[in-house]
Amino acid sequence: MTERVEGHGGELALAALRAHGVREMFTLSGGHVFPLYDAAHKAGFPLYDVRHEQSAVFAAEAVAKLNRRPGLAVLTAGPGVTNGISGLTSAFFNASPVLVLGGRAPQFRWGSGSLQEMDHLPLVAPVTKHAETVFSADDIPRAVSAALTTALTPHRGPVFLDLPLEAVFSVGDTELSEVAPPAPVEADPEEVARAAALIAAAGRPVIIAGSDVYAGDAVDALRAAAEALQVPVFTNGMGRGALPPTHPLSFAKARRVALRNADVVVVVGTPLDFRLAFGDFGDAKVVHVVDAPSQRATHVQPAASPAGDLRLVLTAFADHPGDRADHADWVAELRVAEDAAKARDAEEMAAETDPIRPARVYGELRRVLAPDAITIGDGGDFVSYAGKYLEPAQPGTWLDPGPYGCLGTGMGYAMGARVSHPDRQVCVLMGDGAAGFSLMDVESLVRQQLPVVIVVGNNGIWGLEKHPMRAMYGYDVAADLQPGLRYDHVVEALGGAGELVGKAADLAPALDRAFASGVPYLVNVLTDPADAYPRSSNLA
Ligand SMILES: Cc1ncc(C[n+]2csc(CCOP(=O)(O)OP(=O)(O)O)c2C)c(N)n1
Ligand SMILES: [Mg+2]
Repeated sequence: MTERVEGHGGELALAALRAHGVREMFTLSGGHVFPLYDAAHKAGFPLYDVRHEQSAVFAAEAVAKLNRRPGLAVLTAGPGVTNGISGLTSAFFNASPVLVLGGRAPQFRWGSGSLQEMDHLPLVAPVTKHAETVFSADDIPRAVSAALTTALTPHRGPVFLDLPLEAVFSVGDTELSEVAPPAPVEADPEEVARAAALIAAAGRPVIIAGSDVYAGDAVDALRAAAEALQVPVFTNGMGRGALPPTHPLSFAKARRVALRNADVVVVVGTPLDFRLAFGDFGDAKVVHVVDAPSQRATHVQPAASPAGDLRLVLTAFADHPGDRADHADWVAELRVAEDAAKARDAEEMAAETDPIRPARVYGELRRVLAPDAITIGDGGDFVSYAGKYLEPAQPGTWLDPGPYGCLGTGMGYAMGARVSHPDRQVCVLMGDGAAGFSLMDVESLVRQQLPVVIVVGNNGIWGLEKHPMRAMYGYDVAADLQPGLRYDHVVEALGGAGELVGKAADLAPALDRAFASGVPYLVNVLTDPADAYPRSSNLA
């Protein structure tokens, strides 16, 4: 079935965007993209604007990550697009289906020196799955539709189109084809069977499930596979919360013990990168389950690496017909380690120190956060602690920057989360250094009535860099910030509210006020600059 669409380039683009389930636009104004605004305005299509283009792309990425549907950022030509490149790159590393529509100087006088005349494609090509200039209005729906299909096809990722001025401003008409979601690609059944047999026969298997498990809607299948084969599950990225923390096979703290003693490590839907010791787990055999052949590791040789739709692979694991080794002792051994670590954490989270240690902040947050609260980490050590102490209770609630590790996602991710979930708590955990990248976008949140709570771990330093530099050189440079800076006053000046917290006992009432306030609210917690997150490798 096809539908006839007509209008200017912006209207043609919007028709194709809507057909693919795009529900909102994030942008920062620029004349090159006015027709897209005109289309949105006339159609009552939600449009949110920001104070820096990177926030627009991060907001689109948050929508994509949380909802498993495409996120859209519209960026004006030249500097609008270049300011969005860190966001695009993050989306590329995170396999997030984001479409960036860029404005572009007119084609008919290309080379004459128009304002912002610059070819974006060579810049964005390495960090997108597809990048294309669409030279005529008539061609826009086809290009938008094809780009979104590419973005949503595993392995997912961002795509970029730019629209020369005369293409987006002129009127066209064309056929819009009906949209079908990409068909699931089945992994090689023999490879799947080999992987399942390895897991079933293992004495001490472990599963580590990452973002693509959530993105591929394979959370239920993961649980079925873990239960059928009785394998302990650890998670990272958007995989966090895939099994509720109360599930007997759900683990978080015993990871080191698990990976040291495992004989088969099954990594699903996340790369064998620095977060997972580059896939080197000593003598353990590695099963790497990926959603597309392009994601197979090239730096290690897994014992099996099925590549295809994760839901189908995990369901096949659950249905494995052969014998299964008993893992009860192994699961019990890990439970002992997990419980011991939890008891240590509980002590740290209750500690009454002066200055406040980050663990206590998370102890208090655990009390006020609802199970479906969206938590967003943007910072260094303060966010490492968040990863350690916060346990997402359900999937699709935890947003970290992912393996690109880009500071500055905070307010963009918060906007995307708030727009996606108007009724949930949205809480940004932010380093004071990270705050510098996006705090001005509190103004965008205030103006567009998008309340969020921001908890700043204010240690007055770029902690994750200062401590390692001191350890390495015995001194540090470029690692200090103003101690005690009133980030809460910044938010007040922008129309929100906030307060300073210096004593552990004042944390709880401050957080209660923040979540009750209904406006962007910053709780500025003075934390101990001497506190350093313990790491095996101190470089990040
Ligand atoms: C855009 C960007 N610039 C620089 C870095 C390097 N970096 C990683 S963590 C960090 C320090 C973060 O400091 P802060 O947000 O105050 O958190 P803290 O470690 O003090 O808790 C820096 C500078 C980065 N990851 N991203
Ligand atoms: Mg800091």
